Amino acid sequence: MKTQPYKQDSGKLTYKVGVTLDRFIKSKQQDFPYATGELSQILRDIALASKIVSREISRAGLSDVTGAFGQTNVQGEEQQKLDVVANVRFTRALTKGGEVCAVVSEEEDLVIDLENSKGKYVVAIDPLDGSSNIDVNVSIGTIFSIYRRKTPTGSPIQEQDVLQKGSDQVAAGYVLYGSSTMLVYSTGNGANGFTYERSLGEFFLSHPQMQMPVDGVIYTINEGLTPHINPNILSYLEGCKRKGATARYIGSLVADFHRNLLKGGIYLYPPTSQAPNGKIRLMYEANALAFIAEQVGGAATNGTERILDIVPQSLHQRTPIYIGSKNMVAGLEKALLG
Ligand code: FDP
Repeated sequence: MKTQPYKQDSGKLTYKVGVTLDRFIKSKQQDFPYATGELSQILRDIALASKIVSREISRAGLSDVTGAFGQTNVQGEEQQKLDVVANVRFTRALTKGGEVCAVVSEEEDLVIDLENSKGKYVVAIDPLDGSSNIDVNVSIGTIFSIYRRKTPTGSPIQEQDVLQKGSDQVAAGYVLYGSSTMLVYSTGNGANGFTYERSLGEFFLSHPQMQMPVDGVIYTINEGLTPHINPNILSYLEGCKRKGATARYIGSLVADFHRNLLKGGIYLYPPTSQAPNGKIRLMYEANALAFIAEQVGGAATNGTERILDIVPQSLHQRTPIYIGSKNMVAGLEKALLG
């Protein structure tokens, strides 16, 4: 039989659609120290849940998913309907695969024991971050951290499996539901971003090997906090302004972080007189973003300690956070010394 070699068609009519998330995860599986495919499956489960959540978000206003759910979460914050929807979607996706034994969620008081003691992984997740922006059509996100359990599989889940420091993360990432939906993740070998192609139902690699500028001109802080924060931070911000910096604050951590990653900048959520530990949660907000920040050449600190070195004492612990371009974070740390 006569055959002919496959020729890649570079014609304009058949432009390449690119590398799907699934194919990318498979191609990178061997780089990961525990290359059994389980971690890859967790990433795929998270991606699937994020597509469903993205669909729900894009219909907000048409379907009955906006507004308050009528309950408060463990932080005393009023849950939005979409907070609840996202929590169910992600937890359900993580339950199905069998790789995860426990989930820590912003929306749940206690650790969710998936009663799958064979699962090697623990996931900490903020299913929908930036709740105040849901009903007003502004970008929101999902943040996730993945840890390997410390105790042997087959035994009941223990506190040491869950309260791990950020440097123990084996993977972390976020989904940004913005002008497009994007998933960014890292397994500790750089970070890559994928954009969701809704009509094909696939994430495609759009931001390979992301890098954060070492310096930037954006500072991101809730300006309403400034009467209640350390004056050294105010001096730092004044210095930024004198150098021509500009303020950008969305009020969705994922969106604010992502913009600063691409453009260069610093996000600050400092302690205030009313909230001495700040607002951002260590286990399912700060750690994942600090992991990504370091992977793309940025930095993250609580002012005195690298975020990834903090040993959590409780599930919903808060931490001050200064995260972003390396030189800006270093400048802030210096300013804090007075
Ligand atoms: P939200 O409470 O709306 O879910 O940590 C949660 C968070 O949003 C971050 O996403 C955001 O950066 C910050 O809080 C906003 O807090 P302020 O409203 O105090 O600015």
